[in-house]
Amino acid sequence: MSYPSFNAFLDALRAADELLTIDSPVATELEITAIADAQMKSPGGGKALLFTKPTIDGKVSEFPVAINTMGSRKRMAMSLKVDAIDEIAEQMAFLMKAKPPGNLREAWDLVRNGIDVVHARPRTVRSGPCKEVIHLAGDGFGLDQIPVLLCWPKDGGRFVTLPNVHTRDPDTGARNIGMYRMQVYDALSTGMHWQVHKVAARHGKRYYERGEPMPVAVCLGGDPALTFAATAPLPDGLDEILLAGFLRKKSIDMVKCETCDIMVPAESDFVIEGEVRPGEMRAEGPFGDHTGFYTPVDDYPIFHVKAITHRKGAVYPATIVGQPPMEDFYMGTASVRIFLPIFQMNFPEIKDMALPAEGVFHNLVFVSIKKQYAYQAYKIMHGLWGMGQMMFAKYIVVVDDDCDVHNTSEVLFRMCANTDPKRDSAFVQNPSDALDHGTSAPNVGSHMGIDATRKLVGEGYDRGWPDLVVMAPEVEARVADLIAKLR
Ligand SMILES: Cc1cc2nc3c(=O)[nH]c(=O)nc-3n(C[C@H](O)[C@H](O)[C@H](O)COP(=O)(O)O)c2cc1C
Ligand SMILES: [Mn+2]
Repeated sequence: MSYPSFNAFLDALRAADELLTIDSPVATELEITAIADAQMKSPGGGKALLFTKPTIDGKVSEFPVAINTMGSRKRMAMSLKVDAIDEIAEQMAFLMKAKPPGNLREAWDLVRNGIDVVHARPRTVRSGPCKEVIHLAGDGFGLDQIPVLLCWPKDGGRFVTLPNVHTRDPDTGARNIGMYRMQVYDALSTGMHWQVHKVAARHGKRYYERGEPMPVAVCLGGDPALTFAATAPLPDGLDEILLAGFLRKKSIDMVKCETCDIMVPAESDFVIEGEVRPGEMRAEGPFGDHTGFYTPVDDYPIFHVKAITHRKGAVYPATIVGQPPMEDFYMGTASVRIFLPIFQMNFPEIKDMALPAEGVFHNLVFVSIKKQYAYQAYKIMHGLWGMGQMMFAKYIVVVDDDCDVHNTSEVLFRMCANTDPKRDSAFVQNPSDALDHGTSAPNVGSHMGIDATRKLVGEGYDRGWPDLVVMAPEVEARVADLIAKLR
């Protein structure tokens, strides 16, 4: 169920005709973005791309660049070695049913214990492929030799876009892996864009309070399950390595860094080791972001590189963000699908949930429910606004369970038809995504919930709710053959 290397994943994509290889030189400055964006905007997410001769300031790089490797339903499923992400969601639901948890904390504990079920606890190893080449800071090798993309014309520099950033809670030793972009300042330093609500930012704050430098290791490549796990919205304290082990059903070999005692996946393509120093900040950005707009310059911590180790034949994995749809839509959709059974543990009335591409993750959430009592749609909105990164949801639209939330036009039809805007909306104050430029102040804003369900007694509507226009099933069955023939 696992890939021994990122290259093995690329081989699988190639065999499935999901990978296009570009052997002519292409510039890491803007050109790779332009080509990748065209794939990401084509129906279903286009193909993954492997650039074998990316150029850095005109010089061909030693390392190829792979991009859009998860950017379709099929490739996202392939990255986790399943035919469809639904299979993993079913395993998750099975875990939840095997020993139904009483609350959300217990639900996450079950996922943690599920790791034991599949014998996927990480293993410590003494060395591994990521140590095939070892460069210590000062030996002449640096980030300037890795084909990091300059993504968009007005970006403040080159950005590492698919980094798995490993940090530790200095108090408990708990590991966290998050995906936080890194602006390359020079060969041996970058920005570290962990936003204020993210786990590594909390770890950093504790190091600063203790006045200690914070060891950080950034891994690139390896089994794509690791990259997916770094983006997954796990609660603080739940180890992404355990999630990745659960997903790939195989222990992950972990090896110690050269310059600190952080443990990293031995099969990574690159490991960039270093530290963040208390209180040290630097201007980061602008960056053409998920929102489709440039996020403005803001101060973020600086990451000082102490060593870079890599595989022989390492491939540099990248993505781009920008106007939707982009590759990350498929990653986000997989997350929602996989964690839906956990949402349903807390809210059994939830049937399905979708974060449409236009909403770029949190801006727009569609949720369908089996409604039984008045104001239940509001309970769901408030519940979601209180759950992890769902706190950022700017608009939540709740529909009945007979509406397909993955069909945006169906949801808009319900929303327009079923609401009296004033009666059926709720506004709340909540934390907002750090990237949201629409709010008047950073990190906070108003959020709107729309109840597009049919109204029940007690919801201020007594005109008698009309029936939806649908054909009688027996008639549909009678003419089904003819309908198919006419298609
Ligand atoms: C391609 C991509 C880029 C991302 N860039 C950032 C970023 O720069 N900063 C950030 O805080 N979150 C970023 N995220 C979102 C986080 O990875 C995500 O919220 C993750 O769950 C955070 O993990 P944590 O809860 O362990 O902090 C990005 C996600 C993706 C898919
Ligand atoms: Mn986390």
